[in-house]
Amino acid sequence: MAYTYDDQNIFAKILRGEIPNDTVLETEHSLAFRDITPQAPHHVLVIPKGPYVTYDHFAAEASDAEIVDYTRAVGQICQILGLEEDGFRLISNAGRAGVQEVPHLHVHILAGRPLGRMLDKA
Ligand code: DGP
Repeated sequence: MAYTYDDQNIFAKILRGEIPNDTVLETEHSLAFRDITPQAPHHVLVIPKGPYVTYDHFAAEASDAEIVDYTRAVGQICQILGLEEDGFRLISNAGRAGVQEVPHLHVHILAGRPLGRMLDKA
């Protein structure tokens, strides 16, 4: 499958420094910042710096170094926020069915309150 990346998406603009963000962690290949519309006391987005649309795109085309960096960045955020004891949820929406709003791969890290069941049954 060919993935098409739109470099005008809002996270691409954040990566270029065109839009401010509340950074929690920056690594060589990844950036983590607070979601602008938090849905839990902790709501951090982790994005790779490379132009990847979705998780499957990233898994297929990113370098090993990018994948290791990104995976470790997600884990580091959990440590920085102290989430080991109470737990957290990771979500990565993709495409239409996943209701992805911003077409640049991001993992949502949500924590700080009971998060309910994973999906609405509706
Ligand atoms: P998703 O539906 O998975 O594509 O979620 C996109 C998230 O991005 C959503 O929770 C709101 C957040 N978001 C959108 N625009 C901005 C922005 O300009 N800055 C920040 N920090 N977050 C944003």
